[in-house]
Amino acid sequence: SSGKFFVGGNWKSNGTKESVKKLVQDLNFAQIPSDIDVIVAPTYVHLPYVVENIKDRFQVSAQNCWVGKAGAYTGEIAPEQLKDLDVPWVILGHSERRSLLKESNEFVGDKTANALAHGLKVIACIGETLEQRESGQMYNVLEGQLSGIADRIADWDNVVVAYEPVWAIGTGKVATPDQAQEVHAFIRKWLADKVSPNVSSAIRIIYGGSVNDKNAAELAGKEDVDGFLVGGASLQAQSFATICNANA
Ligand code: G2H
Repeated sequence: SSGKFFVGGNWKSNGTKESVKKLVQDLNFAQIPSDIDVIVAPTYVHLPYVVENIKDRFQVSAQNCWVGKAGAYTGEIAPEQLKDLDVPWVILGHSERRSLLKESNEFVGDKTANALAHGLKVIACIGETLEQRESGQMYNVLEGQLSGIADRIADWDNVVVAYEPVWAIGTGKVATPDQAQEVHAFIRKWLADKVSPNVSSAIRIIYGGSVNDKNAAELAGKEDVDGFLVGGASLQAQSFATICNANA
């Protein structure tokens, strides 16, 4: 595996003032190993509270950002506004946005380039649907998603790639460790061939899709699994902490 183990908690569109306060309090008491990167991604409206109240041990991420500068883009949040709030990370290309909001590979690539240009670090998500997997389109789909990014950025130092098979997201149907390893190895090889051997060996490729406190350790044991992006199980501090300890 590559780099520091990386665990992200994607809170998605969950939370109230009360529940976020409780989760932050619980996380502040949780036992998290010191040698890994841990990121939490609350909704935009909860970002300022979390930045101000969570321990420095955690880094904070947005779940999306605008493709350009701040300005006349009603409803959007631009990278410089995240930087201004001391939010260092952003998740881009999550499958929920690709499918529900029709974000294309090109648009996700443009947003990645824009976020990096403004000094944000990016968790770039890719993944195939069940139909694409079963019809033999999986590698084509993943290549298209990777190319959308690779065609638009030169420097991958501040990028983490999250492989999230759509059929495993929020379904309780986690990829087997072998399935995850197979795709992670494919991504690493693609990066070696199309970007550079250095990027391929340094980049962290994390897995997302129904990761929980029970299945994390076995997945973490796979050679090319460098961490996780966790949805449902990140809303509970104890489960999230257990996942953070999965690489022990
Ligand atoms: C995949 C994942 C987090 P969950 O979307 O990004 O969510 O763990 O709930 O499947």
